[in-house]
Amino acid sequence: MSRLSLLALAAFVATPAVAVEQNIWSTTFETNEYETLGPFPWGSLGTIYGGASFQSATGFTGFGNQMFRNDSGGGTSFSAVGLGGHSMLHLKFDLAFIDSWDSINGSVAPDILFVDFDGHSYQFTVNNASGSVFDVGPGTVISSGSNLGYSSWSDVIVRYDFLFAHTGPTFGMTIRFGGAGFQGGADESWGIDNFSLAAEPAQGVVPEPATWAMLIAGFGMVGATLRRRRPLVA
Ligand SMILES: [Ca+2]
Ligand SMILES: [Ca+2]
Repeated sequence: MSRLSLLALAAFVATPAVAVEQNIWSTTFETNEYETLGPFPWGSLGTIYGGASFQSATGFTGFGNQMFRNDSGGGTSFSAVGLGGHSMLHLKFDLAFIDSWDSINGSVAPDILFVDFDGHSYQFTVNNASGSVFDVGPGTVISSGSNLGYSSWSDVIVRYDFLFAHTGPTFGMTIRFGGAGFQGGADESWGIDNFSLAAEPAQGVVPEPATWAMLIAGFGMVGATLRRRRPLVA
């Protein structure tokens, strides 16, 4: 084997196996809450609306036509049962804090959005109307000042992206508005859009056929390059 081939082989061997993330469940709520399912194996998926419903989201381009909006104090839940073997979960979603949120120290306050999923528990608050505390945890603000159109207050939209160790067969997340200052309705509400849950298959899983094809093609190309070069150096 030539030195070049050895170097190429070493590069392949030294490259850590990249876990290929597979979609479990994703939705933009444009048609329903189960738009794209699999290929990662699952047994059953569930949603509890808890007062949420499909409502217009045209006031913010990134949400398309519809989102899931909840203006009640009910908990909205997403669950997946019977997941195949995996080592990590990748959970992504956008949250809209809609209308006159009063932070934890405004009036009427506190307004708190409770977000809980396997082993993680968060309390978020924003101050669209009053108060001084703005805390969206690890989220990234992707819009402030836009108006989804439920009252004249502008809204804040925050993107969340959680990649975390997870091996059990069950996933569950609940989002619920709470706090003594919660006024609901057209006063304060929240929405979710661009939800996706993906898994990294457990280690030791045989790579996808496409991955093998790519590796084999890679070796083939190294060989072909050497064959073409040989006459030039002869
Ligand atoms: Ca949408
Ligand atoms: Ca309030």
